[in-house]
Amino acid sequence: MIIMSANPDSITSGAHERIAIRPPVASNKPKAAADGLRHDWQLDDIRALYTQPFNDLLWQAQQLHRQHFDPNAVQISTLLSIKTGGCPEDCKYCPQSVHYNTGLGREKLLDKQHVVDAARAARAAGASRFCMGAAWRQPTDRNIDKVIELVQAVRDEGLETCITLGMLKAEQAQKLKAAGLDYYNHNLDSSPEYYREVISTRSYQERLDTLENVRQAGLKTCCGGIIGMGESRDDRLGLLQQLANLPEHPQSVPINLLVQVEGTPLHGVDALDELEFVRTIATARILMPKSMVRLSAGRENMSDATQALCFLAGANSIFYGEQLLTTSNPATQADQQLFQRLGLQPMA
Ligand code: SAM
Ligand code: DTB
Ligand code: SF4
Repeated sequence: MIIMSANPDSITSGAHERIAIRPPVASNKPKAAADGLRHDWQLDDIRALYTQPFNDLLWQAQQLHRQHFDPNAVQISTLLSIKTGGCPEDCKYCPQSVHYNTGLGREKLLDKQHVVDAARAARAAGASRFCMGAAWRQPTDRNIDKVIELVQAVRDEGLETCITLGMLKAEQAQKLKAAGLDYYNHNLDSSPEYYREVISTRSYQERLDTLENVRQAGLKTCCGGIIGMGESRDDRLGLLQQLANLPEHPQSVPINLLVQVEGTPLHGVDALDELEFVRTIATARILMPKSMVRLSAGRENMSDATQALCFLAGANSIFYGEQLLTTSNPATQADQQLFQRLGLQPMA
């Protein structure tokens, strides 16, 4: 269960210094871009949405959700860690960083048969997308060639493919696109200000640059973040602002609730008020009305009622299967029962 936060600082405006990373265009009037969507969200606009009465926020989000999606269909993705542990980065939330002792070993890249077996099982269980994650800062060109073989094998099983390998060069993104990859996952993780408290080995701008390479290659983008890391409410708004003001809204927006892992510096941080999580989902839905918003890591610590509120707020994708990358996810039977109780259907 998620515990109500005792610390009001974790849900009110933070005192972090605001720094500008590619600041959004200042404007009083909402402007629609060529895609008909807004990319010029100001923090005050987002704050006004996020802080309105909960029922009004959910009503607004649900109305928009129904304009663009079947409200009872949820896209199902399954994750597999294809290269676990030993990562040189220092992300304070991550059990796979070499900087922290979480008891996780360093493994080699999985072989093709292992991946094909996992993809087959995911498809049989109802997944439509298979996401593979590697604990790399950035892949070498040799790594890319090996991952391409895995992507092609997963495609042959009739699944959409998504991979997350760390920073990507333009040519690597192009090569992955040519090989048939559908999505690349690369998260912004938090607001630019709070990001600096969480990761020192990779800059926010480097993340934006990778996202640019991915978009330019014509790959679909999966990009979101983690909340419940001790950030302020303004940091949550700042993350949403960065996501919504990208040149294209990411096609998938994973919102992760921090999975606290012993040995990582963020283990023991105050738990987030679960209604703040629901507000974050609803605001993401309003800002990025045509994107898939994924209720991602952290579901194991959420009640069924909170998850139901997330679906009402516009979440329409989940990670399904008993394992995320290195931590656990709800049992498949529990998810099947939840879908049945809520009348939800897997999205084709
Ligand atoms: N190493 C690559 C990278 O970071 O770009 C890809 C794998 S990394 C594990 C993918 C994402 O998982 C991270 O960006 C982060 O958002 C999420 N993640 C990692 N540890 C998490 C945790 N303990 N709780 C919630 N999300 C987490
Ligand atoms: C994302 O945003 N969440 C997933 C996926 N993209 C790669 C990863 C969640 C990882 C949770 C911690 C773990 O299992 O290691
Ligand atoms: Fe490495 Fe990715 Fe974990 Fe950061 S989140 S430590 S980059 S595996």
